Amino acid sequence: DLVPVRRALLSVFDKTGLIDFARALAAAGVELVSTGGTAKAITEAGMAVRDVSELTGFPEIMDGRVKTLHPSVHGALLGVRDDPEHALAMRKYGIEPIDLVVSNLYPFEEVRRSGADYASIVENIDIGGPAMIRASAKNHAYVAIVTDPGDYAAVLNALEMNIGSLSLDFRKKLAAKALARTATYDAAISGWFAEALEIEHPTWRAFGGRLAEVMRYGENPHQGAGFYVNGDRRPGVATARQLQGKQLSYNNINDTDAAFELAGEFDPNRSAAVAIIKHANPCGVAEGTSLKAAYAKAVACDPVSAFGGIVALNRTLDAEAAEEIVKTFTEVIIAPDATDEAAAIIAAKRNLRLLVTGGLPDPRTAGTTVKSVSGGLLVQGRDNAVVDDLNLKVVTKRAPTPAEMADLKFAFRVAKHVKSNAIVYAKDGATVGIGAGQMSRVDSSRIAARKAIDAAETAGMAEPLTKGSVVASDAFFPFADGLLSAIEAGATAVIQPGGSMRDDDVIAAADEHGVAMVFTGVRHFRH
Ligand code: 93A
Repeated sequence: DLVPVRRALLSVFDKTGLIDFARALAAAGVELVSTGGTAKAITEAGMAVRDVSELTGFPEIMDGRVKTLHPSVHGALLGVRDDPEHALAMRKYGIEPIDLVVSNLYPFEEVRRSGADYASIVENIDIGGPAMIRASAKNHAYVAIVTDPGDYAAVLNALEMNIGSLSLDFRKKLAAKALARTATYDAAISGWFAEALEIEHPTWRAFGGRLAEVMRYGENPHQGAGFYVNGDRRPGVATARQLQGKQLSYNNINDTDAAFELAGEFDPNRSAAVAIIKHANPCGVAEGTSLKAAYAKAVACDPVSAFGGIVALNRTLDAEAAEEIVKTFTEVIIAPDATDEAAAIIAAKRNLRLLVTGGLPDPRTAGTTVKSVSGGLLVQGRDNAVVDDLNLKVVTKRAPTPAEMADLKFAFRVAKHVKSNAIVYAKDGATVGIGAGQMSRVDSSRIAARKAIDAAETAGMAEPLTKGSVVASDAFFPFADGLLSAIEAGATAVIQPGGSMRDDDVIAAADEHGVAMVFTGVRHFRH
């Protein structure tokens, strides 16, 4: 089942790795045939290549819409060489067999994502590429089909191992990958069309959305992944326009969503707000009179973690904020909009993605969230509780001062977006210590306090910023110990849902230390 590779047809949009691959094929004695742009690149690298129009006896016509769609190409790909009639047809019409096809497609998904106009999106529907890929995959008994530049090395390796041939097993694996690619490509195209016409698409029901794009991988490189969007027009990562930067990864999308949902908690008419996210948790959040000021305060909370973070803003990105943000290595910026000047500053960082959404998500919007568990899905209403709407109750002898109260609300607003157990210290409209995702609330509290000490050391300050701060807890303190550790760290006021069997002990401990405490009656678990 080894088939020698004597002739290869190369037709790639993404020319990554093309030249090295072509050179190695040529060195192995493979004749190269190619389409316009690909042939040009190969010729320019100093190699001999036959233009596909030489095979077809036809020039590329209609702006390249018809270049490989010809019996000389498809007969070469589909002919069953052991079938006497097929072999006869090949001889009769002078069809020269092609043993290897290297093709990747017009970038429909990227063009679509870039917010291009209708005609450009349509023009990027590749017809000839998928036809060749599907034909070669169907005829994998004779033809090998390579669709991923990441596989070039493996192909060369296999050719070397088998002295110029490829095995049936290898061709089958390549065919499976190629067919998966055309399937996702077509799903992206049909999904776009369904959305443009506002009609339902079969994939919507299966996954609660339309397949918008296939990611290179999931949470980890050995996991496949796709992004399904459900047509919800809420400003956010799914509806954002990407102005620049490479494709978002699975983790980027997840983190960008967390970041922007948090930014959406802050009314842009009241303050500029910045949230910096790492691993779906905020590592710094702040309000200020300007985005620049808020960003500086947010970074100061945990400068180490802010490196490589995702930054969400509640106002239009302006030049002075952009200049400040690009000083720290950042993966993604998401904002309702960006000024031209700010976009130009971001453009200097080619890999930094800039997303604009046209607005902010409303934290009060009802809706559902979905989580998969083995054997099913868990569906629940969004956590759309907002601290401003809650009936806050002062439970201690001392009531919070107005400044403490403002920070308490701020901290609780942030705690909603921190994985449980969540403890958030805040001061002057900025987080100063965040403890996330611990199995015990006391540990979250300790981590948050520790982070504040580290941040103070980095900034060369004598005292951690938790001194004289306030603290928020996403759920009640079951015992007084969690509260006491927060007081020890320097918190003077506390906000928490309340509702523990031992609330009285916790209140007594607060009173004993002159600490003000507020109950919200609403819990913000987030797992
Ligand atoms: O416009 S097409 O749908 N018509 C074709 O006949 C055709 N043949 C190959 N697109 C076609 N291709 C695509 O052109 C390939 O899938 C590849 O993405 C691209 C390579 O073009 P070039 O070699 O000119 O850069």
